[in-house]
Amino acid sequence: SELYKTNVNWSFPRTFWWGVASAAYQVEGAAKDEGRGPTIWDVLTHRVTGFTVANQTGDIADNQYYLYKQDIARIAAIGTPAYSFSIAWSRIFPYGRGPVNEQALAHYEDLIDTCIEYGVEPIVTLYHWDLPLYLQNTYGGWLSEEIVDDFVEYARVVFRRFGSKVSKWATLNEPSVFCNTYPLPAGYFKATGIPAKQQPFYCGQSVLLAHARTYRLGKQLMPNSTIFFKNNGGYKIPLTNSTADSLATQRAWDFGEGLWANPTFLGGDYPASVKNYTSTFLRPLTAAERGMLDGSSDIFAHDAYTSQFTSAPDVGIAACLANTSHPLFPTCANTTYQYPASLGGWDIGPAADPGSPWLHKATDWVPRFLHYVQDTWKPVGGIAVTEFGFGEPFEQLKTVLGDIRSDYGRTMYYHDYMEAILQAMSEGVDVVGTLAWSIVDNLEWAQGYTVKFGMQYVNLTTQERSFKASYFEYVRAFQVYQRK
Ligand code: PNW
Repeated sequence: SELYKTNVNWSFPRTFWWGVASAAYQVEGAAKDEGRGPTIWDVLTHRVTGFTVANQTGDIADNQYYLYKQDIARIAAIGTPAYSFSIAWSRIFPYGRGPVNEQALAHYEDLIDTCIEYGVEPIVTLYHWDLPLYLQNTYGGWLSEEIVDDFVEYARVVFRRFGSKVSKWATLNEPSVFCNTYPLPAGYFKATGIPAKQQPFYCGQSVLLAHARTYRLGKQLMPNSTIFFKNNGGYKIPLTNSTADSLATQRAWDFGEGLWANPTFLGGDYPASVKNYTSTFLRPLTAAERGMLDGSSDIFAHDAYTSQFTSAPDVGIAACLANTSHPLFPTCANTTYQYPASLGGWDIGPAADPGSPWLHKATDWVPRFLHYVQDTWKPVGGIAVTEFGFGEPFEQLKTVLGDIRSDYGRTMYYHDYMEAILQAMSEGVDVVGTLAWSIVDNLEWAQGYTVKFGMQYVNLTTQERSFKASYFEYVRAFQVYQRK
């Protein structure tokens, strides 16, 4: 892009996507309404005691299935130009395959039309973890390649129906989370014949093939659309300048981002370290599959919440790699947010809610991350930060005290993050948009409603919404820096 050459004024171009995000199971509620079929998350929340904090479920959540008109009106009123949400596969196909539920299509059509009426661009994710239960029970969900056909048929119905109204599409959200163990199995159940440490790679291969076929179909049906893979991660900083730490850091990139981004941006195949590890059990991608994968994401879409220091395991990389039951195997990379006391003992940045121990405010590292992505994967269409946010510490306490709008930590997070993006853009990184997580407090998966990421508070008894300070800051950052 020519963008950076003109970004000397530190401003967001008019084409910048700027919005807020959510996902179906976390906000919709209406879990049994209008023909929705059950998903793995209904089972995890209802049948696995203690899976979520206080066994909280998404049965009602923010009731957005019914309150979407007011939610869209509110974000339009405060000046948000885009809303990124996910469609529930189990509403469109209650069994994941088979009969289509017209009521659900009509529902999402009205949601999309409402966005357009209010001047809010709809950005749609096809899959945000809520797998139709039938597919889990029939063939093990993402562990089986059988899912690819079913996913593509689901995408076909959705693209055909909404392709003239929606032009930005994420296929799948964060497979490095839902193919792994956070929050203990987010994507599938572990009880299968496949060893636990191999499962993420079977899941990943199905995900990549489903993505690539969906991308090709989508571009055929909607040639002017922007379709992308959506993953998560952050900058990985070697803890020390030792060779062992830099090798561990490279492995963390390979198994974190590269596993997905190399196939989609760098020729269709996995990084060498990933291929090496999986060669004993995973079938290699065929030449046709690699061809279909290569170039299958129009932008590099990343949920870049935080960054980490990375180091070799205490036993050393070689010993870790030799021991398949080592807890860090096969990545064999440790991550931390603090330098050890012997190295000064400082934190990468303020910690978020202890319920999200993976998240610290590491906004200083955002420009480095964006440079790294651009230099490594060279995305032709630029980079979008498709989720970023902060679980405000003590927000529960603030709720008790009635101080619900004073989310100082999150406010500083958005302030510093937006300026970090401007800095990266002024240095030549082609950033095309930001989508803040989240539009409202919602079901934070295993944490239930105890960890809050919303820029709006939700009173879960009355369903009343209130803007928090952070939302005003996010609006301000954009309005101040939007190109005139
Ligand atoms: C994302 N990590 O999950 C999800 O897409 C959202 O549904 C979720 O509510 C939000 O972030 C906040 O948690 C992530 O370990 C989970 O780096 C874990 C990580 C990143 C994102």
